[in-house]
Amino acid sequence: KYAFWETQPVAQFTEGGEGEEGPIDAPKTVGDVRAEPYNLPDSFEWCTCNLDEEAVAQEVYELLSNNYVEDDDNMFRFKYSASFLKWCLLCPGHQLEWLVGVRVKASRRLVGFISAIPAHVRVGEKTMAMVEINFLCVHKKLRSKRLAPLLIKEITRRVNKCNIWQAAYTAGVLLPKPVATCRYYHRSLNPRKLIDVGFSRLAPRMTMARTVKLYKLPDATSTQGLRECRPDDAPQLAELLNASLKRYKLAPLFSPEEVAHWFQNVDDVVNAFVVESPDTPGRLTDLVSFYTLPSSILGHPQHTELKAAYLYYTVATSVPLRQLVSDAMILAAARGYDVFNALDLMHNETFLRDLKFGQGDGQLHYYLYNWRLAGGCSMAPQDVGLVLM
Ligand code: YNC
Ligand code: MG
Repeated sequence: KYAFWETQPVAQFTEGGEGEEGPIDAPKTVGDVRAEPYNLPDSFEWCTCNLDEEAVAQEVYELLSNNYVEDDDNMFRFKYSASFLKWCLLCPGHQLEWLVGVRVKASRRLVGFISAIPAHVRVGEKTMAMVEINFLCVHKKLRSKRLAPLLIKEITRRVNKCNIWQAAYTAGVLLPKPVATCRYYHRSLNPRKLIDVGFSRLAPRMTMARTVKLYKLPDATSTQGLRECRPDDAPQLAELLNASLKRYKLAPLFSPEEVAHWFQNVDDVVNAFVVESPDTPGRLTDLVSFYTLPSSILGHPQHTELKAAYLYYTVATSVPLRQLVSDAMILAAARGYDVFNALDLMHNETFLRDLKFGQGDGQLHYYLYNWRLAGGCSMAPQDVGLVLM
């Protein structure tokens, strides 16, 4: 059934509870790794996508805007901006050779892409240097030609060459074998537009006017000491965030340098807010952050883009998480976002209902490459402390 994935070091659906926690492949060294790129069909060639070059960033942006993930009904398609892709992929420790493209030899046209970024990820007790894989994409005209397995094998080779043997990734499709399965929840900020474009529907016995009122948010945030995160917050914020992430079975570990990168304020890319204690100036107690991922609205006469905020990492110690997320929604609504999204992972269950989030359709599966959980088990969404873009 999974001709490719059955050959890969991933937990299989068929295995029982016999496996021990740890790597699936026998240990290898960098010298064991194939030196040459995998062979592509004759008309294609590999390339490295240097996103520092504006023209290349634009090519990746266009490939993804036209060919990346759509919802089941093909009404919306993710539209990661070029500046988002640069933020996401040119992170501390990034390797340009891990931004793998496939081009048509004759035209030089970019038709395939996959990325890896470095991260320290803890699974249970064990923290490992891993990569996070994202943005796997093959042009619509070249689907079902087994190019995806080649992209996956080639990025694995390039990552293994750097002595990294594990990866984390998420996908909406079911593959062998999820370590966790989460669901998206959506909170309307602009219900009229969401209903207009078919993202949501008017509830039975509700009018548009009552719906708009139901989702109306206050103009001002409520948390004392909430302010935009700054670069000089990074050392203290790294401690606060890493301590909070200890609660989960699957979570990243951030260096101060990574915190400074991932928790910035860049318009239409990422926003991060901290609470500085009103009693003890300089002491940070809380964090709330979200990233921006618009979707193209396919085939609508008026609207072309849905502006969505996705809840990123949070830490709540001085106020309820619900209050921090509510403030983030207020800030997002003021910045013109149409919808605020969150997964049911970490402690998010504690606010979804109160803050009027509704369950989305479709699931987000979390996967690990070359790592088996004890007994081939999976974990609950509440055990997941890792957010990928
Ligand atoms: C997927 N999303 O099952 P089997 S998520 C992984 N992730 O293999 P072909 C996928 N595998 O069943 P197409 C996958 N989707 O024979 C399909 N597959 O074992 C498997 N869509 O390949 C599939 N982006 O080339 C099958 O299919 C094999 O032409 C079929 O290409 C697939 O980024 C795709 O959804 C997804 O652009 C590229 O449909 C294409 O259809 C497409 O014949 C729209 O492929 C965009 C989209 C995926 C978003 C994501 C995470 C990717 C993770 C990849 C795995 C990483 C492993 C770790 C590597 C590093 C290791 C180290 C160290
Ligand atoms: Mg293909």
